[in-house]
Amino acid sequence: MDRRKFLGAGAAVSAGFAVAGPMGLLSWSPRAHAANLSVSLAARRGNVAMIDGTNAFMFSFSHTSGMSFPGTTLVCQEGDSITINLSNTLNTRVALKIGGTNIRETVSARSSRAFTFTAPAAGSYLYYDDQNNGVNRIMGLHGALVVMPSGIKNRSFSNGPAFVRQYKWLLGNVDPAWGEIVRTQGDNAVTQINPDSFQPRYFTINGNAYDNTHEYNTEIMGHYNEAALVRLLNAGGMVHSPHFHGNHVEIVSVNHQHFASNRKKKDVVSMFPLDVRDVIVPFSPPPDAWPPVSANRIQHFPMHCHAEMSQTAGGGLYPHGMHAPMVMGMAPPSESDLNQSVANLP
Ligand SMILES: [Cu+2]
Repeated sequence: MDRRKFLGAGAAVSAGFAVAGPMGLLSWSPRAHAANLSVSLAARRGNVAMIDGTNAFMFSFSHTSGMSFPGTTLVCQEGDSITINLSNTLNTRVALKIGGTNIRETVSARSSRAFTFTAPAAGSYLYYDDQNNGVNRIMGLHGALVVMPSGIKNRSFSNGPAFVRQYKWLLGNVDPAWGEIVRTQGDNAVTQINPDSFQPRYFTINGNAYDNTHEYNTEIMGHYNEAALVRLLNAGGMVHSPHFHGNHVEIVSVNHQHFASNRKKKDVVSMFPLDVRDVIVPFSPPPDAWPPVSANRIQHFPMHCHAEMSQTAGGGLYPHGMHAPMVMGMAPPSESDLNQSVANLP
């Protein structure tokens, strides 16, 4: 489909809201010793409201009685012992794999089990259902696991760069046609969906499309030179290319490989499906801006994905896609959930 047809394909009204992904935090505080932590998650099905009001039928890993898109964010410290009590309410088997590790567990349809593992090395991880060539994951069975370094609250690994704030941007895609197959034929129909039939119509960050990304877990804010760590995780089924305006970002980690020095500076960060990249947005006054940016001027910049269709919703509604605001020159009115878990520490 050419660009004009694609952008013209949508015909819905730009209204409604997206369900925010509640960042239920498992537990974390910087400590000298590992701890035993546990969380109860349920694999669920249900409607998730898209930016244009469409109800997409999805799956999720949720720590509440409702849907969570994306799944509950888990935060811990390296070496912790994590127990997940996973209740599978679906009529199909689910798997929970932690990307980049050998940790993988399955739970049969309509049953529950608990499993325990040791938190991997400090970094950002996708946890997801790896069955059916990615279909289960894209249908919503994914979330983020953030592992902090032992006893450190302002770095993502022990000799990494310091930050003032941290955020998580979990990228997702929604194809409502897949949801309708499951809604009408039952949960286990997910095993019959051909991954090549994927036609995403919604492109989200933390479950939200622009302009619902003006929310405290996604809109990144700070005074000048207050660096922000952004943990980028691609749970979707397509390549994304987040482009940061205003500042080049420093690539801190790529798929759990950490760079303590000689970090590359990029304005576009390519993200294949399942990629995880941590970047630092330095919040430096942009050197080339005119009029010049001074420390007492509030400046707005976008981050948007350069995969063009990702800037739309419902097949053409621009700019209601993968686009997040960045505001330099002021502190956020409320700190992100991920940052609060740091700021409130003793
Ligand atoms: Cu751009």
